[in-house]
Amino acid sequence: MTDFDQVAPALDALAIEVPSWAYGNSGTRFRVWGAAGTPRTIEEKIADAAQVHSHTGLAPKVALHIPWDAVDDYTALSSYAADLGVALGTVNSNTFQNESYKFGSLTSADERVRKQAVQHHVDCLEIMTATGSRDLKIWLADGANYPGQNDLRQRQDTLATSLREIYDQLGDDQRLVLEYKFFEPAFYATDVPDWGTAYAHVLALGEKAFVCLDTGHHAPGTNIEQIVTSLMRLGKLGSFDFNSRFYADDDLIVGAADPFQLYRIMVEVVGGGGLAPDSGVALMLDQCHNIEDKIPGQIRSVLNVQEMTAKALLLDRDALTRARLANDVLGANQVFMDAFTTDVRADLAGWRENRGLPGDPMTAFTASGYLDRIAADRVGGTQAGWGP
Ligand code: PSV
Ligand code: MN
Repeated sequence: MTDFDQVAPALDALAIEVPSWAYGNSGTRFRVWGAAGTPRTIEEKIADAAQVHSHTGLAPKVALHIPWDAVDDYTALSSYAADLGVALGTVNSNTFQNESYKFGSLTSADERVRKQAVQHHVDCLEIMTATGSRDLKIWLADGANYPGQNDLRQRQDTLATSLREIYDQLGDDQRLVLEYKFFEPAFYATDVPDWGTAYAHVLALGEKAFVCLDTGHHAPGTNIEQIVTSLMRLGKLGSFDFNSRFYADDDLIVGAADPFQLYRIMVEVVGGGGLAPDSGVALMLDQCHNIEDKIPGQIRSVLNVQEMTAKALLLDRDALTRARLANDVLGANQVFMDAFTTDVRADLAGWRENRGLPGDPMTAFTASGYLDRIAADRVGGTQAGWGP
């Protein structure tokens, strides 16, 4: 048995949730680019997401964003997804595109606005009950641009009150996952800027509240894997939003900017038991494909996560422990790097073929002609986009 054969069963547990918004058009504040075949409806987004799963076996769930993906009948939407071989996953709320939230939502000092934002989350919980989704993910754009603009203490107090009102409405099997981000759109003070703030809030809420770690939401140079391991140690890492970045919250393909960082993160996830089915750590993508084709962009993304996970599983942890205990600095580093530099691509192709999947999903998807078909079929209507 090769080393890879030994880790292959653990790889079977890998499941990566894809975001509905990755299939819509996106861009920057300068331009949102259109593309032939872009979905007009959530049903078309789900159909595209199902392609990612059928080519890789890695992406069984699709996250929704409300109200972007709002429909009249969520039970019917779940059945539609199931017929295509996927399930509906995390529900993402949106309190950043309504005029009333210009100066804040869950942190607003204006009670009418705050109540509106709380009610939006309660509505999301109802949707989750219909879709069978476990997680309500909250990312807030709330914050200030100028010193003195907001009462920083009031914002934390108000946020705690709002989160409590939402938390108290969670069903038995539902969870609240709070995401942090250090800046943007607020440029001076973001109300949930870091994992410490998110952790303090979810700790106060209770056992159904967790932190979401978006890999693009840290200052340059931050040791993200150390945050991962701290949150796992505290039992409060609820989910990842995977993507990669060179400068800010770039939302590029995970593993594209810094594959070594993704490997280091997966080493901590594997070591902390995060791949176990009952770990409670959801691996999600939060990406936008501004200029590349979206479905292949998503396929590339889940393959990158799988590749770095395989390397993390191959890490010889016994040898690493021995080197560490001997204070063998370079020896430990070599063991760590040996797994990272192991080429697992042929083994992963074999893993896929053994499971009835294409050995090379990128080539198989291109050959399927799906992109040409949707370009021909999806004419008229309004293409979905990351926006209102
Ligand atoms: C905005 O920064 C953002 O990318 C957050 O990371 C959310 O998770 C995502 O949008 C969807 O609301
Ligand atoms: Mn995110």
